Amino acid sequence: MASASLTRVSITGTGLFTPAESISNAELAASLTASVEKWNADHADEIAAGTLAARDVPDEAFIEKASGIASRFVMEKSGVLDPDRMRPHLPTRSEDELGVQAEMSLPAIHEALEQAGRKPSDVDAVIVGCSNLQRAYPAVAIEVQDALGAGGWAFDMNVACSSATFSIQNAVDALRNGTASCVVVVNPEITSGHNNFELRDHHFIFGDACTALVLERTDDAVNDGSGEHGRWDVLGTKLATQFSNNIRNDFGFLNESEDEARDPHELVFRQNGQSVFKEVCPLVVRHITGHLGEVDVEPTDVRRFWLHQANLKMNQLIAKGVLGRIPDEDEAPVILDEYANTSSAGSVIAFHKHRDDLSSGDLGVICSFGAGYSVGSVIVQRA
Ligand code: CO8
Repeated sequence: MASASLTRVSITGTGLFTPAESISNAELAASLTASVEKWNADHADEIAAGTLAARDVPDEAFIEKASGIASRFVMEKSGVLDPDRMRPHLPTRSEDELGVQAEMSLPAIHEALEQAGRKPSDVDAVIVGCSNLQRAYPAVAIEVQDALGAGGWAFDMNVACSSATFSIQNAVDALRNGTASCVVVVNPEITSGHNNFELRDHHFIFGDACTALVLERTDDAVNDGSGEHGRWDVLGTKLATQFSNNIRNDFGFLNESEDEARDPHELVFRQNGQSVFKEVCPLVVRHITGHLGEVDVEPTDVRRFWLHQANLKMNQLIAKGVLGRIPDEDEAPVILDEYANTSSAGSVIAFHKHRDDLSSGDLGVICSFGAGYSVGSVIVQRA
C-alpha cells in the first residue's frame, strides 16, 4: 500500500531476452497431428476393441480463437516439433558452464541496467522469480549474481505466473527497509521445459522469454526520467493469494520418496482452463479495483494496463470489469499473440514494449495472475 511517509521507489530500467526460434500455430498443430495419428495407428486394435479412446487432432483455428495466441518463442524448436519427442532439446551442461536460465537472464539484465544508467557492480540484490526453476540449488539467482559481477545477496522465488509482481514487491520492500539499494528482478521463463506438448488442450498455451527490471530508491536513481523509456515511480504494490488446485504441477523434491510412480502428466503443467477462467477473472477485477482505491486512483484515470498475458478473452473481461468497457490495444496492449503465455514474464514484456509513448504523470498498472491462485499488481506513474 502506498503512503506519503514511505520511501519512494522507482523502476529505472527494463530488459527483454527473446529466444531466436519461434513456432507458429500451424507448425505446432502439424506436429501434434502427426504425433496423434501415429499414436492412434499404434493403438488401432485397442481403439477398435473400445478399450482405448482415439485421440483427437488439434485444430489450428481453435487455438487463436480460444486464446489469441498466433505463435510462441522457444529456446529449442526442433525437439518440440519432433512428433517422436515433443519436448525441447536442452542438453545437460557441466558445472563449469553457465546454466541456461542464467544465460538468458544476462542480456535482459544488461539492457535493463543500461536504461537505468547503472553498472553490474552497482547491483546489490538479484531476485529470480519464475514458474520453472531448473534446479533445487544453488539458487539460479546466485549464479546470475556471480556471472553479472554483482554484490549483495540473491535468491530464487516461485509464485508461478505472478512471480514477477511478487518479486517487485520484495524489491520495493528491500529498498524501503534499506537492505538493498539497486535490485535486479529477473524472470527467466523456459515454460517449454514443463509444458505437455502431447495434449491438445495445452500444447499451444506457452512460450519462452526472459524479462528483467531494475528498481532503486527514487532519490538515488541516475535515471531522471527524461530518456525515451522514462522512469516509473511505484505508487503501490499489492499481492493476494487464494488456494486452488486448478493449475498444478506436482514435480518436486519429494517425487523420489513417493511409493507409487506418478503419472508423468502430473509432473508438468496441468490445468482446468475453464475453471481458471471463471474463478480468476473476478478475483483480478476485485484486486485491481481495490488496489486503485487504496492509492486514490480512479480506474478511468489509468492510462494503460499491462496485464498478464495468458488469454485475450480473459484480459478483455478483466479490463471490462475494471473500466466498464472492453479496452482497446492502446489501453491494454497484447503481446501474447506473438509470445503466447510466458508465465511471469508476460506482463513485464507488455510493459517493456508498450510504455515509451506515455507522458510524464501518466498512470499505469502492471498486473499478473495465475497458479496458486495468485494476483499481484504494481501501480506506476511516469516521472
Ligand atoms: N484444437 C482443437 N480443439 C481443442 C484444442 C485444440 N488445440 N484444445 C482444446 N480443444 C477442445 C477441447 O478438447 C474441448 O472439446 P470438448 O468440448 O469436446 O471437451 C473444446 O475444444 C473446448 O475446450 P475448452 O473449454 O478447454 O476451451 P476454452 O475455450 O476454455 O479455451 C483455454 C481453453 C485457452 C486454455 C482457456 O480455458 C484459458 O485460457 N483458460 C485460462 C488459462 C489461464 O489463464 N491459465 C493460467 C495458467 S498459467 C500459470 O499460472 C503459470 C503456470 C506455470 C507455467 C508453466 C509452464 C509450462
